[in-house]
This record gives sequence, C-alpha cells and structure tokens, in this order.
Amino acid sequence: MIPHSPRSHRPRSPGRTGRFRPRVLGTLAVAGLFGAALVAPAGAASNAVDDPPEQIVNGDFSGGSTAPWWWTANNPAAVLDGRLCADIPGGTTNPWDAIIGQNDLPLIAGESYTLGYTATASVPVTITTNVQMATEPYTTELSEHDQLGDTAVPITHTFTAQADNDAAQLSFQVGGSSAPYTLCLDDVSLRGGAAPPVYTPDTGSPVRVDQVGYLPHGPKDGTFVTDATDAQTWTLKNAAGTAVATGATEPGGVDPTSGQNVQTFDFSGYTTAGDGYTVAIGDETSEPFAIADDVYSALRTDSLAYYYDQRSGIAIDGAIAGAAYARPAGHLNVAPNTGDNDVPCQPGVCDYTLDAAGGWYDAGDQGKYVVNGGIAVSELMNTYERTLTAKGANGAALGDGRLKVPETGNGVPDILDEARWELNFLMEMQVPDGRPLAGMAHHKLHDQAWTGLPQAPDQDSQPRRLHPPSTAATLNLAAAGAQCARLFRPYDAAFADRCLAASQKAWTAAKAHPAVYADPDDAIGGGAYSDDNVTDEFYWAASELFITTGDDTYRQAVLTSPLHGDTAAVFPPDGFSWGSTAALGALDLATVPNKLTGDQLTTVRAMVTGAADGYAADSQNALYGLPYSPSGNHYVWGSNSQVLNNAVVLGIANDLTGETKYRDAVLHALDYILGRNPLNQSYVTGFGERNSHNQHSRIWAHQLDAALPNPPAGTLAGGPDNQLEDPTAQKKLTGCAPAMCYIDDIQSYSTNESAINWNAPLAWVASYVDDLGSGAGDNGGGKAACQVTYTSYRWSGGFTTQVALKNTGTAAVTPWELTWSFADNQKVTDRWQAEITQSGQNVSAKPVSWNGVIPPGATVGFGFNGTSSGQVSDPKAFTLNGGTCDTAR
Ligand code: 9MR
Repeated sequence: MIPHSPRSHRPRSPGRTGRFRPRVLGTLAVAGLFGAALVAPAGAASNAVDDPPEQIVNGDFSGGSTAPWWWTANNPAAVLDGRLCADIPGGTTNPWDAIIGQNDLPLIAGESYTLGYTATASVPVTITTNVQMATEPYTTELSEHDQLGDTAVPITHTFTAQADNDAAQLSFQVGGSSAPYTLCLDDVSLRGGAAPPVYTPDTGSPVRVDQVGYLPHGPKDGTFVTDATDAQTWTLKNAAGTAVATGATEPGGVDPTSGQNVQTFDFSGYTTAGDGYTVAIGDETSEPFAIADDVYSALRTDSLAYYYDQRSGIAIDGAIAGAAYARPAGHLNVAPNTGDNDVPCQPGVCDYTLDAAGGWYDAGDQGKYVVNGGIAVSELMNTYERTLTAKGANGAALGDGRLKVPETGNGVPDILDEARWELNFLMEMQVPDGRPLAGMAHHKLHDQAWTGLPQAPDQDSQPRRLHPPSTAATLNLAAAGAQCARLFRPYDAAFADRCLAASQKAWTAAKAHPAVYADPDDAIGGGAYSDDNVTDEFYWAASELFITTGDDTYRQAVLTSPLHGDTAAVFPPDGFSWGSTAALGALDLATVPNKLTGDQLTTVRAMVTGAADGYAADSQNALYGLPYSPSGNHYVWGSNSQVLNNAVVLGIANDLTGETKYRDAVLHALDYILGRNPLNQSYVTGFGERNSHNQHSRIWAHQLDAALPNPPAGTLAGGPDNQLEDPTAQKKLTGCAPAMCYIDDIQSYSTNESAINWNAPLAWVASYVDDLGSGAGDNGGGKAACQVTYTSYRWSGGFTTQVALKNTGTAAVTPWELTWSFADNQKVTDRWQAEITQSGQNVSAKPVSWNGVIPPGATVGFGFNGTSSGQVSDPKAFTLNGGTCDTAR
C-alpha cells in the first residue's frame, strides 16, 4: 500500500535489457488541486465492457491534480490546460537525468499490456519510455525510444509481462537533450492484466469504542458490527480481564452511513476510573480504553500544539515540539525560498509587495489563506474566550506556561500567543493605504505551482504570489481582528488597538466592495477557497465588532442581516465551515457579554439551542452516535471538522442551558472521532490504538521517507469524503459507503489531510470535555486562583476597609465577582472602585466599568466604609466567581 518513493532507489545496476536504471533525483511529486470536478481515473469514462482494465491513475489530468505522478527535482511538473507539463533542463547527459513517472502498477506474468499516451515537446527530442521494476534491479518489461515534436500524436506500445510485479513503474526518461524544452503529457493509459485489486479496509474488531476513553460520569456508548439481529450480551472487562459490568446490546439494524448491520451498547452505569478496559461481545473484543476524569487532558494540549508545528517564518524548536519536528524557518526569503517577506502580486493584480511572513501553513500544502486563517484563529480564540464566560470552564489549562509555544512565560495565556502568530499574518495581508482597494485583505498567498511531497518549507523554491483581495477575506480579518481586540486588551493594549483598527478598516472596505469574490478556478499551487456568498461573513464580522465596541452601526448590521433569526441559515444542518461563518458570530453573541437587548439576545440564543436540538437529535438517531447527518449522507471534504463544529454548537448550548442531552452529544461526537465509527479508526494521530498517522503533509511525510516523522500527536485527519476527490481515493475507495470513504494514505488529500480550520474545533471540543472532567478538577475542588488581602481600620461605630484581589492564576479573570459574609453586624455605607451590594450578612463586589478584567498576576483594589457596633471580626473566606480564594493578612 505504501507507494515506492523514488528516494528509495539505490545505485544503478543493469536491467535485463542492459540499460542502466534511471537515477531519480528529487521528490515524489504529488499535488492537490482542489477543483470541483471529479478527477476521473484515466479512461474510466470510456471503459467499454470488453476493454482490459486500466492500471494508470489520473492519466488524463482532467481534474487538475498531478497525483500520483512523480518527477525528478530538476523538472517540476504542473497541470496546464489538462496536460501534465514540465520544463526539462538542457545539457543533461542521460535519459534518466530527468524523469516523469508513476508507481504502483500491478503486472501479471504472461498478460499482455498496451501502453498509450500523447505528448508534445517544444524541440524535437527522443525520450525513453520504460515499464520496469521500481526498485533494483530495475528490470524493464518495456523499453522504447519515442520521438516527440510540437504536434501531439498518439503513441502506443504493447508488451507481455515476463514477471509478476505488484508495483511496477512507468518511467518517461526525458533527459539527455542538449537544449531545454517543454514537455507535455496527456491521456496516459496502461491497459491489460487483471482489474486492480479491490481495496478492503482493515476494520479490526467489530466492537467499536472511543479508543481514548470515557469520562467516569459521562455517557459510555459503543457500536457492535454483527449479522445478528437479536440482542447480545456485552461484558466490560478491566485491565486484568475481570468482568466488571455486563448488559444487553440493542439491535439497531443497518447503519445507512456504512451499510453495516449494527447493535449499540451502553455501559454508562459503570463509573470506576481505570486504564485498559475492553468491551467483549461473544468472541470479539474492543480496543482498550480508559475511564478517567483527565482522559482528554492530553488531547486538549496536543490538538493545540499542532499550530506551533504549522508555523511559517520561525524555526521550530525541537525542545518545544519534540526533536523529530525541529526544522528551519520556512519562507523567510532565505534561498531557495522566495517568500514571504517581500511578496509580489500575481501579474496585473497589484504593483506593491507585502511583508506577509509568519502565520500558519494551511494544511498539507504551504499556502496561507486569509479566509481559512480567519475561522481557524477565531475558533482558537473561542476556545480561550469560553473559559472567560462559561461556568466551570478552566482557563488555566490554556494559560501561560501550559502549551507548546515559544512565548511561554510572557504573562499572556499560551493559546493567545499562538493565535497572535496568525493574527499578525492576517493583518499583514491588508491592502495598504493609498492603494486600490485599500483596507481589503488579499485572499491568499501561495506557491505558483504545486510542490511535490515531501517538501521542507525552507527548501521550497517556488515563487510565492499574493492573489487578489476578496470581500470574504476582508471580513475574516474584520471578525478575527475585533475578537483579538477584546481578548488582548488586558495583556497588550497596543496590539489590541492595532487589531481593532485593522478590523474597522476592513469592515469599511468590505462595505465599499461587498461582492469581490475569489476566482473558483484560481487553484494552481494552492486551494481556491472561493465563496460567492458573503452574507454570513458580514454577519460574523458585524457580531464581533458589535461585541467589542458596542457601536450602533454594527448592532444595526447584525439586526438587519437576513440571517438574524434564521437558524437553518446560520447553523446549516451539515455544520458551519470556512464558507459558512455566520454561526461564529451567533455563538459569540450568545455567550460573550454584549449590548444586545433582552429580546435580541433571546433570538440569538434560540438560534443556538434550536440548531443544537437538531444536532442532538441527529446524534441520538445515529447508530455510531455522531451529531452529523448530512443530506443524502454526503460526507464532505473535511467531514470530521463538520462533526466537531456541530459539537461546538452543542457544547455552547450546554453552557447556556445546562441540558445534559447537549453535553452527551458532544461526547458522542468525540467518541466517533476517536474510534467509535465504521472504520474503527481514531482520526487523531497519537490517540487510540488505530490512529491516523499518514495525513497528507509535505513536512511529516514519513510514509514517503522513513527519515521524516509522522504528523505530531493531536493532528486531526479530514475524514471520510464520499465524493472521492483525489486519485488515490478514486483508486482505492470506489464504491465505498459514505462514512467509510477514508484511507490513511499520504496521497489521499481529500480524505486524509490535516488543516488549521479542522484542528481548531478539535481543540475547542477537547477543551470543553476536559473541563467536564479534569479541567474543572484543576480548580482544586472549588478553589479559585486568587488571593485576597482584606485590611480594615475600625473605630467605635464604624470601619474603613481596603481589599486587594490578586489573580494568582494563568488566565485573565473576567468578569469577576468577589463574595463573602460578614461574621457580625457590619453594614457597608459607601464604596469605591467596585460595585458593592449587601443582603443581610452576604456581600458581593463587582467591577466598575474600567476594572472588569484581572490579568494573571494583576491585582485590583477596592474599598468601602461601613458601620458596626460592638466587637466585630473581619471575614475570613472569600469566593471569586464560585471558587475559594486564599487569604493573606
Ligand atoms: O477544506 C476545503 C474543502 O472544503 C474544499 O472542498 C477543498 C476543495 O476546494 O479544499 C479544502 O481546503 C484545502 C485548501 O483548498 C488548500 N489547502 C488544503 C485544504 C484542506 O484540504
């Protein structure tokens, strides 16, 4: 299954024909081109009943993808006008000094094969066309010399295979020309032999569980794949193999997402913490799992660590990321890089350059996209902001010193440090004052052509270009910038000001240019991320700007949006996404304190709970428990992020209402991601026994080069996509059931990539579920990270008190409320620097307008005068937002 990397080729040795094997110099080249069109396997459309089977994948390049073709480093190829073209250098000696090829071709001894293709060369050349072993001794089955010129003529050769070979190689050896030339290939076909073997996924045990584990007091459900239609007995066993609980399964019938007949089981009643549990049904046993309060703590941290590993423009420090992930800074204009400090536009787009260094690489490619960067960084900021607004949420786990970032120890929560890396990039992409479309954001910045795999970022020699500004990108900047302004205010007012200024300028520019859309066909060297409906981005940006500023302009923009109150439009049943962002605005309006009036807020919250009701019902109906039921069972590219975005909505609905059904659906979503699914696959690297670890990446390309690492722990795979939008998916997954259209293969970018906008909801959900378990426990059983110094001067009949409230935690506290009880008959008469209310002996102090945020390590002071009679003593216990503070005297 692992493609043979040309890198594994070793020194030359004569083949059967006496010719030397080709020496392959460069990378295995695979690209993603993300056009809407399906990439049909070569000849698939014309595959008449009697035609021998086609062995070549993507021989007609019709979808724009170059995968799984590879080439030598000296002749990078790209798809141009539906053909694979490459500039071949002149002055090389041997045919094999420049090659374009395809591996993994199965040959059967004695079968006859026909190789066909068309090609043009801009100067007359003779190339060598080989079908051969892909490894030593590189024995050839076919070796021909073909003459090419500027007219494409069909060329065919037939041969009879002499030996069985599971993975032969087609190799166009195009070197040896004194003059450089351009070669273009098309309609490559190798017909004959047997139909390629049908790929059958190894799904392991039919007993499907969350392979990481369950919270002691959360729901614990699993799914059993079986032909049986009557209830079976399940047994929960501990690590010693001792049965600790048992029960009956519930027959569920045929699961429409997988075609599997399944039953479900529920062992929620068992709450004892431990490792190494399994569920056995008959002779079948599940993967092992834990039951523990902190079962998701590492997932919270690692899902966020992904972002440091994706950083552009900074050397990745092995001491932080792990030695295997250390790498030089990418795209800082250090040769062979040509970006990103001084990036020009595509021709005709602009006449300036921008310094757009930094930010995160989007995914397996090394493009940087404002549209996708906006939602990704916002969901990261939401992960943090929830800890400021939701009861029981624990900011400490995201605080300074807690995550894998180099800025640790700077007094700023680590998650905000990570967000800042991207926020800076988003602002760098803004069109400067005085230029056409000033204030808008360039849609994206990426290589001029797709690079191959592997590709270290610092070794990327492709020219990088700014693509035209778009309204969608501009509104991503406006939304993220406004959220940045309010979250960074306690830590770095200048940065907060910069974010707000960029945001407001972007809003104004978007209003002036409300319909500038990215070209859906602009997908060479990077993804298109095109979006021709930006009503949702306007709603999101207006919401964030309104929350941050309270300005009426933004209030009106929210309230007059056609989306306001339209639950299905704001929260699509299939989930919000980079192209559908209104939900991000609604979720923040529903949770972050703002100036919407009661009715208006009720409308927003009703949208959230209404959507969550739908997702919770989907989860309850699904035999694998996931809150994702796309119409027609159409699992989209990145479906795992849709599951998780729905879980985010559910989590917020739970925060708003406390209703358990929402919480349970979040946990069930995560169970699906971590192994309770039709493939028995944990989609997060490093988590669960059967986890994805070959995600499409140019950096973590271990599958292609053993010297490179797998993706870091905490990396989410995109997940099933039943549109089969890459050649490997087409080759391996044709006929798959929707939730099984996934393969852990580095070439399958449409099912197995990682992306910044996909890991973000994973981090949000991991943080939420960790708060349900260990996170809340981190508060020390009701303790809050604060210290109160209470100093009182008493005299006969009265007193003056000064209170110093220190935040001893690692996250800002906002809003805050300090409460205590007087032991005696004290009565507060007047106060300063806090709002103080007293009811009997109970007293509450809340901020005045300007001291509502207490940064980590900071102290707010307030005081009051009061009356008392007789002997009184000072209060000794203080509670901050429900947790007990230490007291100092
Ligand atoms: O996540 C994107 C998905 O919704 C689209 O269907 C797909 C095709 O346009 O593109 C995905 O985004 C990719 C982007 O275009 C380039 N970087 C990698 C992204 C994840 O595959």
